[in-house]
This record gives sequence, structure tokens and C-alpha cells, in this order.
Amino acid sequence: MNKRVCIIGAGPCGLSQLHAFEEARKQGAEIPELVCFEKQDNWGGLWNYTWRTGLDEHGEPVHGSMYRYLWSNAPKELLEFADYTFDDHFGRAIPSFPPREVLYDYITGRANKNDVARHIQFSTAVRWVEHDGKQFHVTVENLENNDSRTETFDHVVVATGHFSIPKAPYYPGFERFPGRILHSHDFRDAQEFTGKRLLVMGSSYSAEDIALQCRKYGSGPVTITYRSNPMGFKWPEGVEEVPLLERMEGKTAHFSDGSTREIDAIILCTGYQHNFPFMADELKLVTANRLWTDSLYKGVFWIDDPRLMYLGMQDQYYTFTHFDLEAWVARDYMLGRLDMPERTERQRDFDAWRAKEEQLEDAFQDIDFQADHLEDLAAMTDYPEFDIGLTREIFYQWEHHKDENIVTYRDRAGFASPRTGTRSPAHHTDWWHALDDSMATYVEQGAKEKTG
Ligand code: FAD
Ligand code: NA7
Repeated sequence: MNKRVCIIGAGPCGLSQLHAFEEARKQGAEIPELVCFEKQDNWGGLWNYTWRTGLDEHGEPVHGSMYRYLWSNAPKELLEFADYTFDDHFGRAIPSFPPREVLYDYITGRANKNDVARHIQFSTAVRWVEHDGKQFHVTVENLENNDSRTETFDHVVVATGHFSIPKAPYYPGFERFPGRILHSHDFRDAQEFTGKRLLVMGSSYSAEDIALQCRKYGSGPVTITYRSNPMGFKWPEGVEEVPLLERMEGKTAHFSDGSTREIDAIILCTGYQHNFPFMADELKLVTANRLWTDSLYKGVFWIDDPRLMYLGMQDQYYTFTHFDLEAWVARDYMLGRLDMPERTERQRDFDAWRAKEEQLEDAFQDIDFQADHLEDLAAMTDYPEFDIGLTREIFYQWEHHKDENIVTYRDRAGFASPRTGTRSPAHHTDWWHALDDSMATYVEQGAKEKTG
């Protein structure tokens, strides 16, 4: 087989795709030539922390949106690779809400095991992808020497993520605000805001985590302003939610309920755009951040031409296992193991999922919907079995724990691995007081004996 496959991005999704092929190779399959282009000089995508913001050393938009002191926002049992468990990687049970560095080590541990780096061309940005009816033409630029070239491929897998290019709204008075206004994409170290009175805009994961994190590291009072609905958690002292900002007058924030607050810095946690400027219009995914993205059959295949695939484009409850399942199914299609139905049947399948998605009413239903998506994919391929039913239950528990206490949900323990059954021990320090997020402190100092 001399087919060529182009994978764009070596974040978790791109690595899942490379890994899926390597697993097939180990079982004797003949696999196509794999070429993965990654614009950064290292892998891991968002988990590869960078201190940079704005433009990088090559003048490229910085991809990274993760910040210091970021801890997993859901139990690690929900994202455990079925073929490379946390026990496999760490050699013992670790607590359930690891900091970023620990998860980075885990992701790259599996990538190292199969030596997938040999397929990756780092510091190489994809500039343009088009299709001539037979093949894809992919133009890339080597960022070290600015050389550009165009190569042809039979398949393209887009794995460039969708939490990197900010949606940054304007509100009256921003242009005269005498302080810093930043998007969560550019947030790096909460200690920048020590003693400052903060306005955080948004009511989703970033707003929740950045508000808490700033307070944890010593900010002044944090006011969270919401557009549709408040998150409604029982916030710690010094954090509150108010209706939408109407305007800033100097340092004074005016809200739609008529109240005002004095503010020193504004953090827009207003989400991200699916952004693929390197894709020709007829191949470009245009979608909102939702559980059933537009234009993709099974959430993976470009509905008009399945030779093009996108990974990880959904709004995310599930992450690494979902990415793996998508990558396994994409691989099977590229290996000729999967029957691809006709366009009309793909559309019928899409419409059925979309209709269900449009009926979803709360986070619990969202979780079930995405778990159904995982089960649908799992039935199509030979990804190692794991207990998806158990992950649904852990997700529900996690939602309840957050409602009970948003500050302590990360101190919970005793979650069972859906693959091995191993139960997580408690961390040695509660999250609110754990200011050092290094792997050495998290893993190597050991965990408390107790579980549950
Ligand atoms: P990314 O991780 O974004 O990787 C995409 C890769 O593509 C990058 O390496 C990038 O450099 C490369 N790339 C982009 N454009 C090009 C181009 N033109 N040419 C070449 N390469 C390119 N998930 C969890 O499971 N748990 C969490 O706690 C969690 N916290 C998060 C916190 C934040 C602040 C954010 C933003 C996300 C968080 N996520 C979390 C979700 C995160 O989206 C996934 O975990 C995961 O990183 C997605 O992987 P990906 O490969 O799709 O994309
Ligand atoms: P999300 O989950 O897309 O949430 C964006 C939030 O921003 C959401 O609450 C929106 O309110 C709000 N928003 C968007 N536009 C505006 C405007 N114009 N004005 C006010 N508020 C607005 O992004 P996150 O960054 O929180 O999460 C992304 C990922 O990062 C996530 O998967 C985590 O893993 C980490 P709405 O409710 O739509 O009214």
C-alpha cells in the first residue's frame, strides 16, 4: 500500500491518530505512509505549556491556551486511554485530578512508547489544503527556514484543536478602561492579579476555573458576569456572579441589574472559534462549539468527502478516549476496513444525531449524548474495551460534587478506572491549599493512604 496520509497537528488528537495506526501495524497491518505536521517544536498541543502569548518566536499566533496551576477539571478516570492506563504509566494509583504537567507526561508517555515522533515534522505549519477531485495538495512552511513546499496525499486528518483562537466581544467603555483586558487564551499566571479586583466574563469552564484560581492565588474580589445563565455554584467568599455587563465607565462596571463594581482587570472567558484558515472553502469546517458539529458524519468524516477527516471537533465532556475512538474509526476507514455508506445515508445518520442533540436540556443529558457517541464509535472498531457505563456514572457524580462544593470537588477520591478498576487515592493536600502544581510534588510525594 503506498497511500499517503497527512495528519495536521500533534496534540492529543493527532497523537491518537498516529498511535491508532501503530497499533494496527503491530498487529500485522500494512499501513500507509504517515506524515504529521506540527507547527510547534514539541507535541502535546494545549498540554504543551507555553509562557508566550500573542505571537510566537516565528511570528505565528501562539496556540497554547493553558495556564500555570491548571489541574484536570474532571476525574482522570474519564479520559484514561484504554490501551495505556494510568497504572501502566505511573506504576501505581494516583489521585483523580492531576495538574497539567502530570497529564502531559501521561499523554507523551504513550506517544513515546510507540515512537510516533518519527512521523512528525515539527516547526512545520500547514498553510493550505485543497483537493483536485483525486488527491489533496497540502502546502506547508518550515518555520525554521521559511521554506515552503506542496505535497500530495490521499487522506487528510485535521487535528488542530478548537480552543486556541479567541472569541473576544466588545462592550462599551473597553477602549477607555485604565487596566488590562485579556482573553482567557492569554491568561498564564494567576499571581499577576494578586490584590486586583477582577471582572471575569462567561459562565463556562474557563470562567469557573480562572475565577477560582485567581482567588486561590490572592486576587481581590472576583465578579463573574454572565450572558445567559449563571453557573450558580456555591462560590467561596470574594467570588460572586452578576448579570451581564452593560458598560465600563473608567474602572466602574455597570451591570444590567443596575449594580456597579470597581474593577482593576477584565478577563474575557468568552470561548473560542473553530478556525481553519488553511483549509480551502469547500473543505473548511464551519461550526459552533457543540456536541454534534456541522458537516461531519459520525462526528469525524467530512460528509461530502470522507477522505477528509476532522478529530476532536466536538464540545468536550469526554476527551482522550473520545479522540482515540474517532482516530481508530478514521484509521479503519483509511485501511479499507470500514464500509462507508453513500452520501444520502451519511446525511440521514447525521440528521438523526442532530435531532437528538437539539433536544438536550441539561448537562446530564449532554453527557449521555456524548457517551452514546462514544458507544457508536466503539461498535465500529476494535478499540480496547472500557466501561463506558461507568464513565457516565462518574460524570454524574462529578456534576453533583461540583454543585455540592465547587472548591472541594477536586479533593474527591475513590473513582474506579473504567479499564482496570483501580480506585484513586486522595491527594496529600486539598486543592485550595495546593499552590505547587509540579509533577514532583503531585506524584512523587505520594498520596494519602485513604480512599473514598
Ligand atoms: P490541541 O491540543 O489544541 O492540539 C492541536 C495541535 O495542532 C497543536 O499542537 C497545534 O500547534 C497544532 N496546529 C494548529 N494549527 C496548525 C497548523 N496550521 N499546522 C500545523 N500544526 C498546527 N481537556 C481535558 O481532558 N481535561 C482538562 O482539564 C482540560 N482543560 C482544558 C483547559 C483549557 C484552558 C483548554 C483550552 C482546554 C482544556 N481541555 C481539557 C480540552 C483540550 O481541548 C483537550 O484536552 C485537547 O488538548 C484537545 O486536543 P487536540 O489535539 O484536539 O487539540
Ligand atoms: P465555552 O465553553 O465555549 O464558554 C464560553 C462562555 O462565554 C459561555 O458561557 C458564553 O455564554 C460566554 N460568552 C460568549 N460570548 C459572549 C459575549 N459576547 N458576552 C458575554 N458572554 C459571552 O468556553 P470556555 O473557554 O469556558 O471552555 C472551553 C474549553 O476550555 C473547555 O472545554 C474546557 O475544557 C476549557 P453563553 O452561555 O453562551 O451565553
